[in-house]
Amino acid sequence: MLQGVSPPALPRRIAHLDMDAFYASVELLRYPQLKGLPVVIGGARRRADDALLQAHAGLPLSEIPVAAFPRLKEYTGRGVITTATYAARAFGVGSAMGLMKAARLCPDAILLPVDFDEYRRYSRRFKQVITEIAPVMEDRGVDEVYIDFTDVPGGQREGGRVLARLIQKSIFDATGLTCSIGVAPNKLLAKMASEFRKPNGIAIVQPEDLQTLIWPLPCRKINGVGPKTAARLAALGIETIGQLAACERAWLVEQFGASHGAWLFDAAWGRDDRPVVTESEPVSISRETTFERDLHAVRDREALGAIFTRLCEQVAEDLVRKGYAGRTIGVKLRYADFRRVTRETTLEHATADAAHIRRVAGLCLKRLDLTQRFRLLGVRVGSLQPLTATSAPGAGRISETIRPDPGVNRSDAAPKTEAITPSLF
Ligand code: DCP
Ligand code: MG
Repeated sequence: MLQGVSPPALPRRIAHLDMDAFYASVELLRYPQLKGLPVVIGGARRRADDALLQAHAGLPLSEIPVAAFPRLKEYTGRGVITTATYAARAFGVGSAMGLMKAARLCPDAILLPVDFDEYRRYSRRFKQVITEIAPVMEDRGVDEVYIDFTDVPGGQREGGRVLARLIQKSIFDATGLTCSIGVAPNKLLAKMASEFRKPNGIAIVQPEDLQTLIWPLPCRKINGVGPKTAARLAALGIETIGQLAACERAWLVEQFGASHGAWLFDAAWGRDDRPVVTESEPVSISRETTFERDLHAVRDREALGAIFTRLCEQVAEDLVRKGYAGRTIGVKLRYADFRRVTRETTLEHATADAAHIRRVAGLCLKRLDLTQRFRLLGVRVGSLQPLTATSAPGAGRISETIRPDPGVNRSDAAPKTEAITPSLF
């Protein structure tokens, strides 16, 4: 080999990994006696679940008899399914379906409440397993990631299957959970491929597979083609990705505009050169909590005030620990019917001060409809920048000594009394 000439770059191999029936699978780790049965996860924590745990107090969770679990048909109320085990999906039950409708389809399915904290713990754990094997990983949410296989040992063997198998096994050994992986020349194709062999499967897509594996799929399978675009395409007689690929690029640009039209054309031809972006600077820092029962702004004023204060303190602690201050302060509510609303405000100067965050977040909350009960409250600080002396006054607990923030425009500065007994919102 010539001196100074680097070896030819390996072909890109990008994996998309998605956990199987994620929330439900985590619940089955607690209750292995439910394996193979139709189980759905959703709704708020209910009396039935508490009664179940109380009636079997002292018994390991794995020994609670199957017959004792609450059934879907006993559920009355609103609420939607977050996910369902594959056994339940056989009845046509799935994510985002109302619980009452699901109860008609599969009345005997077991219904368990959501436990986001537990899912987040498992999410962190499986992602850690991955980065120990393949460090270039892009976090795409609680149960999915992209992984750059290109330069990782085993990442090219059998198109990536060897490394995919190792990752599947390592995740299973560490967590008891299964996942499905698609490996392809890019993210776009990998995302489609991870669905091909669900659950617990691996699918390999090579450039030459475009015509056979990708083109027969409906356009909706392209990540980024939502219901609206799919409907417009269908109205133009385009149902499959192959039909989309057969369109003239210029015609698509005419129909969908320069960037969207060109993107649709490239996607249909399996072209995508987006890199796998590893965890870099956080965009925002947030904390949220789901209540044991839905709370009301007036009737549960005291409890909510305390929760809200604590969330702001936690966000401030996170900011300081990670070395950031932020200019955008926002709140999120999820109402009892699962509708999600957010409000945010941008400050002139960044802050990491708990009391300041609390005050601004409180003003954001006032802009929301607080007459309805809600199930979740979240506080977020965005537009982050490195923490400096001016942006880091009293992060941490909101307590007796609250100084007005030196780095913040004065009109926002806190009157001292406000933070001592924080008024609700
Ligand atoms: N989720 C949710 N509401 C939805 C869809 C999903 O709360 N409408 C949650 C529950 C899922 C998790 O996100 O467990 C991951 O979503 P997926 O779409 O990956 O679904 P699953 O992992 O449950 O199933 P699959 O095996 O199809 O990936
Ligand atoms: Mg999943």
